[in-house]
Amino acid sequence: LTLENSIRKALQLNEFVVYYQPQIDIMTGDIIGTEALVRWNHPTLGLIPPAKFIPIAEETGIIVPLGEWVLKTACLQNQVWREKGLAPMSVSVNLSSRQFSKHDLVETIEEILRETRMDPQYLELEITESMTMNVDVAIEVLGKLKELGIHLCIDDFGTGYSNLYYLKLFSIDRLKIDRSFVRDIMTDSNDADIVATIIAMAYKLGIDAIAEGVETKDQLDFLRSQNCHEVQGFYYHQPLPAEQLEQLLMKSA
Ligand code: G
Ligand code: G
Ligand code: MN
Ligand code: NA
Repeated sequence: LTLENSIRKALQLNEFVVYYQPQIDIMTGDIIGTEALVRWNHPTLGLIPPAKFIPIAEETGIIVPLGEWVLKTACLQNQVWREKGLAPMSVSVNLSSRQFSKHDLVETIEEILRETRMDPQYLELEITESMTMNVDVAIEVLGKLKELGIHLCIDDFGTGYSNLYYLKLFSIDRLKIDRSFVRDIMTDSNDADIVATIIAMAYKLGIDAIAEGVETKDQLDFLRSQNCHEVQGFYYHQPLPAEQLEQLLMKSA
C-alpha cells in the first residue's frame, strides 16, 4: 500500500482525529478560540503527526477530502459545545492551497456550514501568503467567503511572499505571527523588532494579531508589552483531544 492509498483508506476507516489547541486572551487568560489540527490515529503505529502525512496529502490531492473532513468535524464539535452551553468560541481551520484552488470551495464550505448548523462568525479559515499569489482569483474567493460571514486569518505571517497591500485588498480579520519569529524574540533583537512591528502594523490596519509558538513567560511578557492581545502555544496548552479540551472548558466555566 502506498502512503497515498493508506491515507485514503484511513479516511474511510475514520482513523483521523482533530486536536484543538487553545488560543488565549493575553489579558484575561481566557480561552477565546482553538485551532483545529489533524492527527492520524493509526491502528498499529499510534498517533501520527501531520508533518508525516500532510505533505503527501498535499502532493496527491487527498488533502481536499481530508481538509473537508477536518472542517466538518471542527464545525460539528463547535456546535456540540454550544449546545452543551459552553461559551461561544471560535475555531480556526487550516486551508490547503489545493482546497483553495478548487472551483467549488465556496459551495463546499456553505454546505458544511448548513449541514453542521455552524454559526459562520465563529469559523476562521487560516490561509497562507503563498495561496494569494493569483490576486484576482484570491480577491474573488476570499470575498465570497467573507460574504458567508466567515473570518480569515493569514497563517505563518511574515514567512511567505507577502505583499502588505494584500492585507487591505483581502479584508483579512487576523494575522498569525509565525512561530519562527516568536521563538527567538528574547535572544534576537531583529526578531523582537519584527514581531513588535507586525503587531503595531496590524493594530493600525484594524486587524487582530495572534502570536503562535509561545513557550515561555518571557515571550508572553514581551508580547504583552507590545500590546499583542492573543497567543497560542505550549506555554498555555498543547493541541488537545476534544474530550480534554471540553474538561478544561467545563472547569474554567
Ligand atoms: O499540529 P502540528 O502539530 O504538528 O501541525 C503541523 C502542520 O500541519 C502545521 O503546519 C499545520 O498547519 C498543518 N496542519 C495540521 N492540521 C491541518 C489540516 O487540517 N489541514 C491542513 N491543510 N494542514 C494542517
Ligand atoms: O501554523 P501551523 O498551522 O503550522 O501551526 C500549528 C503547529 O504549531 C502545530 O504543529 C502545533 O503543534 C505547533 N505548535 C503549537 N504551539 C507550539 C509551541 O508553543 N511551540 C512549538 N514548537 N510548536 C507549537
Ligand atoms: Mn495554522
Ligand atoms: Na503557523
